[in-house]
Amino acid sequence: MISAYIGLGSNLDHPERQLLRAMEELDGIPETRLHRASSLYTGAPMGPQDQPDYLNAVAEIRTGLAPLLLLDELQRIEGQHGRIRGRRWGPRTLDLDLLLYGDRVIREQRLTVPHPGIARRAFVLKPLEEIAPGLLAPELGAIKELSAACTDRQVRRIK
Ligand code: ROI
Repeated sequence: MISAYIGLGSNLDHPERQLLRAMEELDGIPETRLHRASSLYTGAPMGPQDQPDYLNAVAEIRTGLAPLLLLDELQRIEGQHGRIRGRRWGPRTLDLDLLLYGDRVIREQRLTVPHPGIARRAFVLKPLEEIAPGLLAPELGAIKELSAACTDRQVRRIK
């Protein structure tokens, strides 16, 4: 089993419910178990400001699925949450990002791992650091150091 980290985000239609249900759905993916879930964090949107604040979290899963099959499952779950691909960086009911997949580096048309936004996003780094304080990411290094160095907008842990 490979340890993979998933970033969750929502700012529409009861974000807390969206994230908690998505955690259960991650646990329901074939050959996959939810191993750890972070607290929920809130913060202002990155991107256009004329949208609600986001709720964010990170989950660690253990999976036997290959990366692209896992991505298919994540996109299926987003679809079940009524995710409609609207304007770039617009509001969304559920976003599931494959952040890390073991120590693999993947550059394919559909999938870049480590996720290219990790180092710049406090809403990814803070929950990731909470559940995996000693984590070393390929190409990026120590999550704790990235988190300390990140100058992104503040996120607040809510529960
Ligand atoms: N901003 C925050 N704070 N959290 C997100 O999950 C998030 N997701 C996005 C964009 C629109 C880039 N902004 C975000 O996709």
